[in-house]
Amino acid sequence: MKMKFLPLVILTTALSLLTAPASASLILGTGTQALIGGDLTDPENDGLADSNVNYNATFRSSVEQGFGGREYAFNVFDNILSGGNGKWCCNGGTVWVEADFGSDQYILDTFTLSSANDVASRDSDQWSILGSNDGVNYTTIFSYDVAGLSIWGADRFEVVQFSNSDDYNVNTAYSIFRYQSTSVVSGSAHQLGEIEFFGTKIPEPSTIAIFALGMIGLASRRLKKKS
Ligand SMILES: [Ca+2]
Ligand SMILES: [Ca+2]
Ligand SMILES: [Ca+2]
Repeated sequence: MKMKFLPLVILTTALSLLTAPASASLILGTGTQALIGGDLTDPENDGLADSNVNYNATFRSSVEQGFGGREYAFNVFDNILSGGNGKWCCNGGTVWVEADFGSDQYILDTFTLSSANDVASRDSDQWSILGSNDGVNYTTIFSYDVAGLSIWGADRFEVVQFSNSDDYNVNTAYSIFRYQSTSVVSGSAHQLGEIEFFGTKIPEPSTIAIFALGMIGLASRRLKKKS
């Protein structure tokens, strides 16, 4: 390559990087084994498949609350990709499900969304991940809106990962994370297999530990002075 062309090549490369699609979502694979596992709602991965036991969050949904008995909403947190009680189906329209971590606040580093087993027309084509600290005011962290096209291919039980700074940018910590769908590819039935949330707790535990050690040190010095 002649040197005089080099700046042009660098400029072209820089421009193509700037105009590259913003989304860098990643297909992790298909099926339960493709889930990352141990997400914030169940770090130990020991939540019961069909009842609200051993989970680390309070769950709420607009419809179909529950982990078992039917294709209820909380099945998106049961660590399983399967038909029946492993998925949420089929109320359409605007539907949401959320995980509330109480006094624990996290910056959402990564999340995964997985398709369920029914026809792909039931996949959402317009959805958002929202964050909140009071259950009243919600901020959009990530939103997807492509009419007639979901994030998943024809493969069912497909796990897709979205990451902070690649697919979205968030610096605010939230205690509640909500998935909300407002449209599906076609028809009126909505389905979803699984959601995983991963985040950094704020303030980080190490910061609290250092602060606590500092306070103990200060207290012991004061005690020594008194004696
Ligand atoms: Ca657990
Ligand atoms: Ca279940
Ligand atoms: Ca599930």
